[in-house]
Amino acid sequence: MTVLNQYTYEPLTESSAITLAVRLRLFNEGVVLTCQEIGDGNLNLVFHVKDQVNNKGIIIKQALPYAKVVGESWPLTLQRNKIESQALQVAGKYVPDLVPKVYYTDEVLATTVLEDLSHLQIARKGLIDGNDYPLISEHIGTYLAKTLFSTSDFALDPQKKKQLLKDFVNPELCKITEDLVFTDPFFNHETNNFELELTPDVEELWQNVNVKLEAAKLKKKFLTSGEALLHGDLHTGSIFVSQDETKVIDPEFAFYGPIGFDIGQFVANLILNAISVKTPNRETLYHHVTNTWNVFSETFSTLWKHESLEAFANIDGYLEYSLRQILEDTIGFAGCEMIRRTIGLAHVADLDGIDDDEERIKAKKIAILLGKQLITNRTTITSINELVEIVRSVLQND
Ligand code: SR1
Ligand code: MG
Repeated sequence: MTVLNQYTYEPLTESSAITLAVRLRLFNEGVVLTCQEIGDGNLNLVFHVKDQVNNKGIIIKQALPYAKVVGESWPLTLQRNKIESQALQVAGKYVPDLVPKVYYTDEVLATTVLEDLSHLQIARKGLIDGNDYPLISEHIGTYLAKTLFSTSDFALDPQKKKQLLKDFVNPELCKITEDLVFTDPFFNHETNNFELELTPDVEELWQNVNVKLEAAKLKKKFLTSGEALLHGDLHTGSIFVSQDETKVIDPEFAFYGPIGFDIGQFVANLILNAISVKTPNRETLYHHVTNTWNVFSETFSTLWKHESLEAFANIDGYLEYSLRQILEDTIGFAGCEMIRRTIGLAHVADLDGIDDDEERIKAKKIAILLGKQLITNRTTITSINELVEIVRSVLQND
């Protein structure tokens, strides 16, 4: 069996991941274990260790000291694995059914051992394949309301909240978002990546002072507004699903930020999928956009009424004001996410996977156009239904 040093970091291999599983006594003694590296994200190694005979498995996730998507030239803190493990444990307090169980965390190896979710599908892949997950919006709306409300000043004693905020200071991962979501796509920056045919649309964006001013305001909010403990990277690749289960994974970008950011990222990725699919499937995705917001706002309101510690919670209009602000931020952040997933460094398979060149370019032009509209019109869009109507009217000519 491969030897694994306990005191220094080293990237795991399929063989040393088995050594770790055995050392942690996570399986019955003597069973034969298999292991496969299954990570397809931008940053980490992910191993699936399995006892095939007893059909029992675990996931071992390890941070690499650099961003896998770029290579060793982009060093990245190993600390993110601890943040991810802690964020999963915080979420586990409020939504135990919607996150994987954490079995073990090793700070030296930057490794977390998690519940095996291999019976589920990554939502992005399933949606691209045309599947529907009828409960996804109810589950994610609930996840958002419970995690975001429960870690905010509305639910926590401000001293406790500040302690939590300290535990989740995550500057390196936040910088990735500050650069890749809120800055680089709006300028002629080397990290950007787009087809030649999009040049006129991208150049218009770079010269559009109105869009840039509104993007600057959203960036400032992301930088300065520590409202709740966010997941920080809640796209459809961070969600495992089936017809009746949903599990949110990968909160390594967790930090105290604006509530609308998590909601906006999820909504944006649903809209990007809607842009990429054939017309009949779009209605289901529109339903999920609306339902995510409706479940979020209803659950958030119930928690507010029954559990808020805030002295002003019962003042008429305060809840409505807060939800209005969150909706506005959700729409604006969704616009930024749509633009960066189209022309920035890290794309989405929903759009990149459209084989036909003409269709793909058309879809990406729509994503840029809608992204700009959401950023600039977020203060005048009065409801989630109005947002969906905007998406519908742009897509119905498609
Ligand atoms: C260098 S990391 C690129 C992207 O992958 C992650 O999932 C985040 O979305 C990040 O922005
Ligand atoms: Mg991730």
